[in-house]
Amino acid sequence: MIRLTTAGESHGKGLFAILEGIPAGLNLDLSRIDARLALRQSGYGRGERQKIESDRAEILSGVRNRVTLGSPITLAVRNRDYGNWEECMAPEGCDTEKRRLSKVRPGHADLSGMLKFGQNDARNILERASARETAVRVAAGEICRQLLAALGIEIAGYVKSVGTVSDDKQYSFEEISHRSELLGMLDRDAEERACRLIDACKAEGDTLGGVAELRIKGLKSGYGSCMTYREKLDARLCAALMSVQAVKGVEVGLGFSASALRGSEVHDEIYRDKTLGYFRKTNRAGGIEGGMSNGEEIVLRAAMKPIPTLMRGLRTVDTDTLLPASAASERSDVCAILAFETVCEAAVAAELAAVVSERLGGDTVEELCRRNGELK
Ligand code: EPS
Repeated sequence: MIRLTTAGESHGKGLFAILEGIPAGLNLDLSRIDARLALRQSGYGRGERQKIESDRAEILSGVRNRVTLGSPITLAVRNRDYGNWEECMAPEGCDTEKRRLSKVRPGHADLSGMLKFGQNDARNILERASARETAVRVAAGEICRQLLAALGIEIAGYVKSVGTVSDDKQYSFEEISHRSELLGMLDRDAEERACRLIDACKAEGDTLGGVAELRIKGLKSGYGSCMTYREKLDARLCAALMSVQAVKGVEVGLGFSASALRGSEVHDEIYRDKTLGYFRKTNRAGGIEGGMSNGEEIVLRAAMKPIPTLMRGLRTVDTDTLLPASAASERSDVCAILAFETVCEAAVAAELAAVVSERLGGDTVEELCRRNGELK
């Protein structure tokens, strides 16, 4: 069974992951792990922290000579910024009065976490709640993506909207590979407007969210199950997306828009051809029917809310004084949508790899490939 656990604080020593259940014999392209990490750090609208970090994944176990052993894989992404924070973050002893945070940020985990975990310093909450955690999820997700690729399953994605700037065109899987490096959008005109919107938000000390669209190609039919609700493929992939920091909505296929249409406008009619077998001329279902893949491309979208650290601090309460205050802010990303898209792909890769390995079983990559090949 493939299972991913992460640990680590945003300004602690680093982010760590244990990835269990990757079969033996997977040849890893390590440069692609670091390339994904670099992508997660990039994008127009990122803030000052990314100038400090230069993320690289260190593999501490489970891999020998770039080939997986079948044993748990341990990954580490060190925080360069730890050097600046050691005096207030060191597990071995530090000054916890330094960098206290009591002007809790609306929309962040600060206040709910303090109340839940009995803390009087939001630092003890935000360090773990921070989206910095996604660095190591991206590293682990890339290993899962490489396993899926060995089975002919590919994942791609792009940025569909930034704030109010939206690209509503439809693209093929192949077209997505031509997305821009600036914001991960496909429509250059929309991207230029998105950049201007980010500039305007930055000038006003504000932040922006957006929507990422993801596609999965090459997944055979019958992954997931209609038999128990926990096994439903859409439920599992959407939960994986929902687990990404700042996600407030997920969709499959037509998603929310299907609710306003008629059945005849929503359901994909079924055809049969001697060579193609069963097929559909449309894919409004987004490749999932009854909680199972139907052999078409999987289409998912995730909506990211604007980052909750605003330079122009929202109204809040100081939990030390119980008086009104302006929420804490030292530095912030204005918009992290390209990072978000990269993380969504990684989260989906990890969950899909788990779904696939649960169905196929097997201890070696060769076994998984053979069993996947035997599926209709
Ligand atoms: C984050 C706050 C910022 C972001 C961080 C997520 O960090 P800092 O407080 O150090 O300025 O930069 O994201 C990352 C560090 C990253 O690598 O993505 C938050 O509060 O969620």
